[in-house]
Amino acid sequence: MNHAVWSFACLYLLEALFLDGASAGAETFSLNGKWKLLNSNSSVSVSAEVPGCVHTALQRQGFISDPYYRFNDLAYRWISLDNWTYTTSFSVPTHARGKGKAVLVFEGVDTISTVSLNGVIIGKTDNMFRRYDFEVTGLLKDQENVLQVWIMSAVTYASQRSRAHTEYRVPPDCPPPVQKGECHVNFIRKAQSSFSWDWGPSFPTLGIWKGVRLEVFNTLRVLSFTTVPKYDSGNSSWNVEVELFFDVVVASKALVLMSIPLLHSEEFHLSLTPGQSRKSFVLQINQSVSLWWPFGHGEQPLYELEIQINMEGGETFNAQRKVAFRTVELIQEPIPSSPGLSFYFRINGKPIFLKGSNWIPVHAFQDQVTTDMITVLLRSAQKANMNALRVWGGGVYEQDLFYSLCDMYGIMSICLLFCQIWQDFMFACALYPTEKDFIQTVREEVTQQVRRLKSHPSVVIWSGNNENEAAIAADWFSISAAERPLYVRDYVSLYVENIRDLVLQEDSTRPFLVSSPTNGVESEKEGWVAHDPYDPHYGDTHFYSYYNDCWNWTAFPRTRFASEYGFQSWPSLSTLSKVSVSSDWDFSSNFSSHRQHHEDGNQQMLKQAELHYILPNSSDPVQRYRDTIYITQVMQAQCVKIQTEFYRRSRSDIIEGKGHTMGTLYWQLNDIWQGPSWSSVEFGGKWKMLHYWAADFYAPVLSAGVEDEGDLLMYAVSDRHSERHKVKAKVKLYSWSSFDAVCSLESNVTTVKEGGSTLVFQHPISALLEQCGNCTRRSCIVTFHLSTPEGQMISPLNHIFLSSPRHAEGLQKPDITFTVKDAGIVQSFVVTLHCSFPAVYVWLDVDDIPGHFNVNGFLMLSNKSTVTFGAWRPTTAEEITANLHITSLRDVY
Ligand code: BMA
Repeated sequence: MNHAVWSFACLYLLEALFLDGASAGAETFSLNGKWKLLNSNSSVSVSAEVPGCVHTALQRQGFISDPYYRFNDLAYRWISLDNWTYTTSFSVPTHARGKGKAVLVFEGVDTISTVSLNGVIIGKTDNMFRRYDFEVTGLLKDQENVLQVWIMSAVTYASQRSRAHTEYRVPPDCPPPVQKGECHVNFIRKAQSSFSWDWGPSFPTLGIWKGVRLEVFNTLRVLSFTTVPKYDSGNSSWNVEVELFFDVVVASKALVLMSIPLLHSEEFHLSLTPGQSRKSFVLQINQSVSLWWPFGHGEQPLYELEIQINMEGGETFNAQRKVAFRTVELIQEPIPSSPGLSFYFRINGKPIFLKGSNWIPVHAFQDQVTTDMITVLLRSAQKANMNALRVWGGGVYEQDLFYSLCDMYGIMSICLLFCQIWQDFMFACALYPTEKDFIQTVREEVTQQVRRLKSHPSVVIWSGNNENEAAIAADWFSISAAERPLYVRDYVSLYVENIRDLVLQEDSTRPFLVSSPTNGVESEKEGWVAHDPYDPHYGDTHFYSYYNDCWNWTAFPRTRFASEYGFQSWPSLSTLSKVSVSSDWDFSSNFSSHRQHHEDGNQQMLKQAELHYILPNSSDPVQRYRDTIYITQVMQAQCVKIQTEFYRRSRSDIIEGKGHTMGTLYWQLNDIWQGPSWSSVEFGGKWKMLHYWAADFYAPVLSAGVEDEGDLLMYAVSDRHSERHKVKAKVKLYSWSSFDAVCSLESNVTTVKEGGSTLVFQHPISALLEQCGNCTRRSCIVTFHLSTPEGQMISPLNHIFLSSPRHAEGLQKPDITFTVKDAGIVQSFVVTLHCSFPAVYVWLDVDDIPGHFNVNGFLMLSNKSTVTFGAWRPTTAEEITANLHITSLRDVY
């Protein structure tokens, strides 16, 4: 999908922010481009792009078709079970061969490889998250240097390593059969989801997934540099810690000039001895600086830090980096009248409620991830009023672009991306070995990743793993009591004594959490594996419950921080049709069960939907399939809305000792392929109903309604720090059979807490219905919003059902008709809808035309509504008209 139209302006600005991968001081020869690729018995020989992977190469060369198509994940399993050799040849000019040192730099190899140059083995790789530098001084020829990378099947390697681990097992052995995946992924440092996950296929990729280059130099090369602003509370001033990493051949001296224009400039003397060396400098800023704030809380000023290194011998190196000033603390302290400890982020001294979701790998073939795909997802997150994303530990550390976009200063409205990143280390849902070489490669991975990412202000926390504390505590893998200490010891060794220690050495400016979910400092007290890491009185929680009625908000844990929760849905037919044929378009087809990687997932969706909706029953099978997709999206949006609103209104409450919820990251933002999952954005960028709804339930000022013991309550939830709002709630009741409100009520004016949740309306439902005359729970719906005392609307319009829509009385087929007009603004279209009766969950779907509506999945309580569609590529009103499908709840049965 081409989103170039609107991402172009943003990218143009970003270009200037990036240093290319090459090390300053070295002459560089890129070895990216076309290589030769051969399987183990030479029966497959194709050309392959580097960076890239075997699957992509085979597909591009027409050797295989789309691996995502239908059942191809199974058909192409052989690719990952074979071993593959990448070969290239290159020449090096004589002057370059004469230089003091030559290094081959591999930014990323996936995963187990042996690398040789001109027949000499120069190194091995065992970790896709590391960069490898192999020295090749003296090995280069003038003509025809042959570079070969032999890559072993990750599946074979993982199984060999697991077999070699004879003393005790390191579970899980294999994923559940429903995932159709490979075994022992915990034995290899590779994206853990690449062996399959409950939302994704098994494609244990092999390849050279990042760039390769030759670097030659005489004196030294600058490997990398980091910049970390630190607040000195004693002096109430900022320091910027700058670190430079060198690879030195000849002892040398230099003068280093560092400057942040308008803030500070300083010179430092540098003396370097041969070998790898790390030099630290501190820039003391004696002026006031503008602080960086997360989205919705202020500006994101980025300062430019410039470095010039003037070598004694006359050479000079320059580099720039964006610097932002902000502090982040994770506050875990006692709360009055609540056992346990708080758990919230304080940015620049202010408590910030984190609103967002979880980020998984954008593609099974990472080489196919484009700038556009990342931009579309981040932009979509921000459009949904998210200010935080968790880069989940079963995938990959994202590419630089991702973090730069998250930091970024909103120079143009099109580039306003500035979220907070919760960065997991890449370990998930498993126990891990702790052999020396495993620990060693993890240590290198962690050091490299922290150095790569710590200069980004958007990263606000490091977290050791996903659910591995819980896996031991809740005994997911049936470990005997006698053996448990062994596993706890391994856990502490890996995440505490190695990862945590390294992170704290490398970066003292951010909190480190050992796991998610965890009880934080309470887990630490209990020896790092708490008795119950899901305890809502401490830390963060993950909570899933598929069969219980999600409308029953009292069943949700009133947690301090909800870092995972969610419900599955199916993506749209236009997304699925790219990988399926019409005979697959049935909920009970082989395709539907093949694509579902979560045990009973399809059943769970329908059962949950059936609690409140009549399931689709069209006699046309394709229509029924479309409608079933629709109903799963309705269910998902409604469930996540109810749960999120519960968490947001729990921000100020302490009830039965629980509450002060300060974060909601629903599971999950994006998809890795076209299949059912918890995502709110489909593979390809199309928004599900949930994503449209997130913009409302994550609005900075929210009116959240709830029924509690027969009363209708309305809360005003405000994320704002500064203003105290005076608000009133405006409430209306509508009957399903008429466009005129049955009655309207208004609350008294209430002062709403800044950064808090305030009850603004409370009324017994029976009295309300009586007062309104013509309403019953089944025949009416309640709408509400917040307004200023003068009547200006300040929260999105919200609504609450008084009974399940499946029992709605008077709800009729609305007969929605529409017209589409060009809005006269670039790629913007106005859709005017007419209906004969009120309609609920009104859903507009334009198939493959990329873009999104300003609202969708809405309640239509007037006979005419207008909606706008912003397209991401040139289109016309005619094309939209021809592709637009409109569905409302009453249309599906
Ligand atoms: C949590 C996540 C993922 C998973 C999701 C849905 O366990 O950390 O592992 O995909 O739930 O099951």
